Amino acid sequence: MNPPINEMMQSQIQIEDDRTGLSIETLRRAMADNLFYILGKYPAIANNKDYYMALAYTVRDRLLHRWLNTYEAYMKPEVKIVCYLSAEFLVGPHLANNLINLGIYDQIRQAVQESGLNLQELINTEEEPGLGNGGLGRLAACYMESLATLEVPAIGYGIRYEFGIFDQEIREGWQVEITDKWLQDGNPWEIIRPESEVYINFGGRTEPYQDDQGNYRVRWIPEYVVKGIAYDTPILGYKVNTANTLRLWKGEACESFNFQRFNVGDYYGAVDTKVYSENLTKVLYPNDEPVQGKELRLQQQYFFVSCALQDMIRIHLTESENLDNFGDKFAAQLNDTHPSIGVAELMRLLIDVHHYSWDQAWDITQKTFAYTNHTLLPEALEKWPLSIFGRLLPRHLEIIYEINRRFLDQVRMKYPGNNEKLSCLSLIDDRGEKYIRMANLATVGSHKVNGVAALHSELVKKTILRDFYEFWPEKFTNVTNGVTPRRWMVVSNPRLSELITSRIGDNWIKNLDELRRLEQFVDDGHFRYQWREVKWGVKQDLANYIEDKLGIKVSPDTLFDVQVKRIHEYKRQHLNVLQIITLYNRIKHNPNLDFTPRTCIFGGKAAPGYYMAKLIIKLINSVAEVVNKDPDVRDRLKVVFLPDYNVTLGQRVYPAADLSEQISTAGKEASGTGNMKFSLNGALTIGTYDGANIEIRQEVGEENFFLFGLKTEDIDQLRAKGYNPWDYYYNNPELKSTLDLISSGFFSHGDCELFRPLVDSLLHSDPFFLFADYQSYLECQDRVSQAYKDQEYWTKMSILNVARMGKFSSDRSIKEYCENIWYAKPVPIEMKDYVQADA
Ligand code: CJB
Repeated sequence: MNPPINEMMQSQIQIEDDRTGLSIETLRRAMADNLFYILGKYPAIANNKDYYMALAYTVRDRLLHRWLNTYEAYMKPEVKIVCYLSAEFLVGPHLANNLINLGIYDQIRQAVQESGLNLQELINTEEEPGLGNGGLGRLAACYMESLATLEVPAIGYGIRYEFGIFDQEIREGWQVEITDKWLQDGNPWEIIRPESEVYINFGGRTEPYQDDQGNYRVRWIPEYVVKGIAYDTPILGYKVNTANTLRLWKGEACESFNFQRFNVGDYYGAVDTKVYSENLTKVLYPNDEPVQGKELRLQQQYFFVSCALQDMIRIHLTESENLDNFGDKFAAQLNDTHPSIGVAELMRLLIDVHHYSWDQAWDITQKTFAYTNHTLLPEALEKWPLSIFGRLLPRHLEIIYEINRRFLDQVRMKYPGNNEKLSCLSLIDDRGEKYIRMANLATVGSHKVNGVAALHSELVKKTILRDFYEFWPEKFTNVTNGVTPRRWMVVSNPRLSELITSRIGDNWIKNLDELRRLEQFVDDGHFRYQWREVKWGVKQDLANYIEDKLGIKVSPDTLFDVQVKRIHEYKRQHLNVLQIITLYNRIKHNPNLDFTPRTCIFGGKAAPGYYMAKLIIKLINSVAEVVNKDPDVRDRLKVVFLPDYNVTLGQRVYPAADLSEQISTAGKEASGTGNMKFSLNGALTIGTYDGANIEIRQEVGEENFFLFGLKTEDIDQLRAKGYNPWDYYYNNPELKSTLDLISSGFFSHGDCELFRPLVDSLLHSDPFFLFADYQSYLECQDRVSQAYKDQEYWTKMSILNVARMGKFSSDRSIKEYCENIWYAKPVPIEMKDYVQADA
């Protein structure tokens, strides 16, 4: 960020009325102007994409005053800024959200309509920035929105990937990955800030030296340097003046052209560094729960974290003389361990560059950072081979050794002679090949560590960070995740939102606990009727979309049973499939069975290298192919796999669901946030005792939640006594015939081999306990089917779900972070008119 806008300049900034005015006529004219002057098009040759761009610029103009005022306010030294450090921000499309948050949706709709266009069509042409994989990236986006709505100063720091998460196509039932060229048509929401460039070192060696005062110091002589360029996107709060910044970094070469090499005829070599440097931020790693060890990934992490910290230091030094109060100016949140190299980097910047002593630097570092853990899956716990790490970041390796040395001295003091403790707590894993343990680094370098749901935070303390919890119990806390009701209700489900507002006013949008007031209407038959009408309408919209995209006809009169999320064995999409095949078998055995018609909808991407997840997608599509065309089924059961599930599609799907599938193996899903989006849109949950499901059930009431399956401790016991999936297979005839049908090649045109790896994995080990939960799941689904038959009763449960979901607003989560972790306060933004200021 820059110093406050120069007073001299302020008087010269001319802002035409066309850039701020909100009358329909002005908005129309502004759009036409932007089409002509920015896009170089006139109406006869413009398409919807052009109009979308023209409209986006029109809206951007109308938020710039807020953005610049916010920017300026944050420069004041007494203002504390939350810096959310995240390798992923899955923000979703901006246009509709910005219209809602600016409070200009209706004016724009009318202006667009009077220009002979349709607002929804323009909104639908927006290419979403897929700069995240799933829950973790989307959480970062919800948190940015809530921070702005609560007027808390914040900057989101991350990577401007040129290619985000791949687009998914389904060909012959298999996932095919297509490059996501999201920037191809330009991005009207970002502003490049070339003046904020920073330089990032990699490789090389370190060297001790004595400075002029005779102090011992270390300098890093890098092998190469990459330039970081900032791209800013405004994140608006809902109906407030605050517009925070999402600052994403792109890697560039310091010199993009090497004349020396060019002059000796090495034409390709002349651009080598440019190509190399730009590769750094080329593509997002498409793993939801990441796999180890890719050097480029470590380069990406260090790159954006160093860019962020250097940027924060620059901001601080514009108004302060030194960095003594850095930890009062900034709270830096580590979104999982991906940015945890920040602990060593801040130490390096403070000691090597700004010449703080170790102790001072360490105090500032611990005060600044806090760490959120998002997973217990052992394969997702980041660790870097010392060999890669030391080659890329030699100075950081030295610093980490020193952090470790001092920390282990403290440990020795507390547990004399206990080598086991030392080995567990050490930042270095030296049993075999040596690794740096990033979760340990993040924990030691932070003043707070939190999990993302009550159960998860307890498990963090009991399992992966048990010894740290014993050492520093006061460091550990919980902040249950939340989602923003602006995007996940107002933007995505306008019909439900209007119905709610018609009864309780619109304060719920900012204070989600007010939804409680809906409880008084559950016994109002007319209200329930309206509620059903709304749901039916959005289901019809989704049905049209499905027919349009996939040619499958589904009826909104059936129960829409939905599971959308990344495809992962622990999330157990295949348990859902086993259930569907069982229902199919029942129909085949008894064609006149009394059956609650269901449409089973799936969506989600598999990591490209995750074979089993890709096979699950193939299985879903194969089952769909058979079931959907079997005349015996008589349209009572349909299976749909929606390709390319992303935020945009989520906005269509959550509002249309009757039933939300949250069926992970207990103890595996840290929180889940899709579960919250469904329930807020009136779906009932069928779920295990896992993640935030537990808290959702507690809030909405046991009687309004379909719980099934083993709890974490049951699973531990089962594992301890020896889990044998064959027992379940032989003792449960429905399960056996379901598995046998898959194995027989029934869903694979006679190919008995296709699904063998999946079936074998279940029969031989079943690491996620599908068989153990199968019976309980089926019985629970039977209860769902029964309940759905009584539409009045179902509607009551649906209303109560929405009414009692207030806790799961990301506003509540952010307030907890502010109070217990960041010690940050709202700073309302006063609007100053840069045009009139000196006039
Ligand atoms: N999560 O999306 C990811 N990626 C990871 O690498 C680790 C965890 C998810 O984070 C969400 C936000 O906290 C959680 O709701 C979800 O359970 C977890 O899997």
